[in-house]
Amino acid sequence: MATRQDLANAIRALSMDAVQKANSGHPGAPMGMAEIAEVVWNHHLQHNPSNPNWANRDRFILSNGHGSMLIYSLLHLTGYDLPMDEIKTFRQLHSKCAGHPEYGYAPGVETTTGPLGQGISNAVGFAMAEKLLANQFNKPNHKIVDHHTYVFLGDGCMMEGVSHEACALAGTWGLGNLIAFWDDNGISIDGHIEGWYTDDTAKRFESYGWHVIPNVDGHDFEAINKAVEAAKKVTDKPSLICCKTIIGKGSPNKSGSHDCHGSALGDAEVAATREAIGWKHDPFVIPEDVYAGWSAKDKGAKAEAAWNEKFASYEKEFPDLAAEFKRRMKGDLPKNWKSSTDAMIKSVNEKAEVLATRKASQNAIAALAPILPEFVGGSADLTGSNLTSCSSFQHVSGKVPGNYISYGVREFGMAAIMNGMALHGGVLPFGGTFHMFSDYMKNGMRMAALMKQRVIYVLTHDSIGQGEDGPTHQPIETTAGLRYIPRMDVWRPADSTETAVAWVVAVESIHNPTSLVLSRQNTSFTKRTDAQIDLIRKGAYVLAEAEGGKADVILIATGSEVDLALKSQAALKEQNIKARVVSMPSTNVFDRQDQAYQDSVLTPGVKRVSIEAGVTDFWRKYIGLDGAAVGIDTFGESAPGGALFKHFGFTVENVVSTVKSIL
Ligand SMILES: Cc1ncc(C[n+]2csc(CCOP(=O)(O)OP(=O)(O)O)c2C)c(N)n1
Ligand SMILES: [Mg+2]
Repeated sequence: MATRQDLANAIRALSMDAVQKANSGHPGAPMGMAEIAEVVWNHHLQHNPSNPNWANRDRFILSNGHGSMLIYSLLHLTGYDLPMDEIKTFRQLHSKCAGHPEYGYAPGVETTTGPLGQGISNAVGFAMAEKLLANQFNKPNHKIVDHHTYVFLGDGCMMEGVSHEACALAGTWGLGNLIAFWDDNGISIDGHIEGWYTDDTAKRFESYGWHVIPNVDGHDFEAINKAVEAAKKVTDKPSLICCKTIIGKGSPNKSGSHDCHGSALGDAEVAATREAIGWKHDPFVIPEDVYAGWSAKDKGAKAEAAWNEKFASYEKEFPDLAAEFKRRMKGDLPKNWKSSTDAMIKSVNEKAEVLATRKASQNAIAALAPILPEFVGGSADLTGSNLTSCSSFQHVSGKVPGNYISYGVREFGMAAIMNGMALHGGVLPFGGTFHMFSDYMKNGMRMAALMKQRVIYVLTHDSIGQGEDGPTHQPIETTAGLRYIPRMDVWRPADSTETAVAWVVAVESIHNPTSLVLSRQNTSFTKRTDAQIDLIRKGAYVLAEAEGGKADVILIATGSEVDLALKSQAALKEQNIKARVVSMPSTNVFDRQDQAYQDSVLTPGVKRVSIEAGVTDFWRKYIGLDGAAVGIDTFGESAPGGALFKHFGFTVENVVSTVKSIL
């Protein structure tokens, strides 16, 4: 029978051999964390390799994603559908074993990791989602939501600022279901860390309110196991287990040094390591007794069956809640979604209110919240400005149940936490900040897009229109930048009707994130026909057709500038210039429409002028080289918004003269 050491060494062998074959990758972390992995995966993690989507499985996150061969080894060895051929093609095109763990590639990978610091922050989101669901669904004697989130992280994750943001909040929430293992190996890419990382990490986490277990020998199975047992007993605080490890352990000449962090050991050193750890098998050969020692298939099937029984008795007693739990974990929309939201949009259009689009967004949130119990709102300390809350929400802090989160001034942390929540399932997170500070959370937003997650960003104060706060707070290139993220849908609605549609489409977009870019100031309102309401969903549409025949020019505007386009259309008419006004709340969505529709909105051959309070370069693809853009290519200024629009040329006179300059 294989010993525990044999099991751990199987990870070492697979990791060094796969990295060697690919001649690329990171053997150090998997070899250094092999014993910790054996303890967690073989003795604690509740999972079923035959059903990676079991709702109540424990979640495992490898935040130090460069050590991807660690998780691939574990998934393969415990019996997931990740055959050896996939391990052999590590880091090659179409392999499930991508360079870093990619969500949606290998089964059992819960989140994409590699951008350091985000995995641990996702883990906080997973644990929060569990807590929110437990509050909503568990009943006395029926704990159907009851699992742990385990996370491995290295020095890099610890150094990254985002881990500070998320872990501080995890402490405040008292997330007892979160257990983190710090790979304290004293090494990062530049070498021994004394010159750049001397934090007292244990004290840091204690000050956050975590339960910290210091000085655990990360190669001693019993010591690690004792620490995990202790961590599980503390249910009102997240636990950090500080594991002293040796990077690349087992490699006689490279362990303990950054030489084994990020490149293959080399044939000679691989051979020397085999010898040193007593691994007698050829590359990619795992003896049966080692597979038997690792397999989680029977254990996992039993664990899931036991939970299924629990769920069945819950279902008997609380059939509606059970059905709702299933719906939410599947990510289906509520049954009455279409009728409720159609009615909501219709009523907004009929009300014809002149509002800031941030206020229109709040109205939409208030209308959607009662039909979407999965909504989890929040803001990075700007609730009153982003208008992200409403009376349906209860503030939640971990100790008090609810569905609205004050993230504190932690934009990036918020983005990474929302990704974790979305990936956990059962909740639909949205979070607000000033549009300008989406830059702070941008990589988290990019990760949501990469992982096809439904996360909604409420980005208010969307232009120079925000006014007196000045250029630090005035987005210029920001909207365009977000539009360039593949799979991110950006909406910059013009008024309450477009805002309502944007919210509905965002919720319906179950495989991509959405950025709602909203004004601080009031915008004018335009009443839509039923047909136009449907067309808003296409991202762009003819809002006001040229009168008196074929258009001489098409004015394309977004958000607060749609009003200027309409006024300019009237002024142009006086000069016998026929202008069509196209409202384009979402360029991304419009780009996906068929050619015929696109041509019906932007008729080929008709000259175009774009109007948006942002960079002009972005608009070239719509206006062409013979069109013109009214926009801003400098930073803003401090002044009332109205004065700034005038100063930067957002006036009827300037639009008219710009049109004339190209006709
Ligand atoms: C945000 C981010 N910055 C930089 C990197 C590049 N990088 C990958 S691993 C690493 C060092 C990580 O050190 P540590 O977490 O201690 O890993 P170890 O070498 O101990 O495995 C760096 C800088 C990254 N992946 N993500
Ligand atoms: Mg390290």
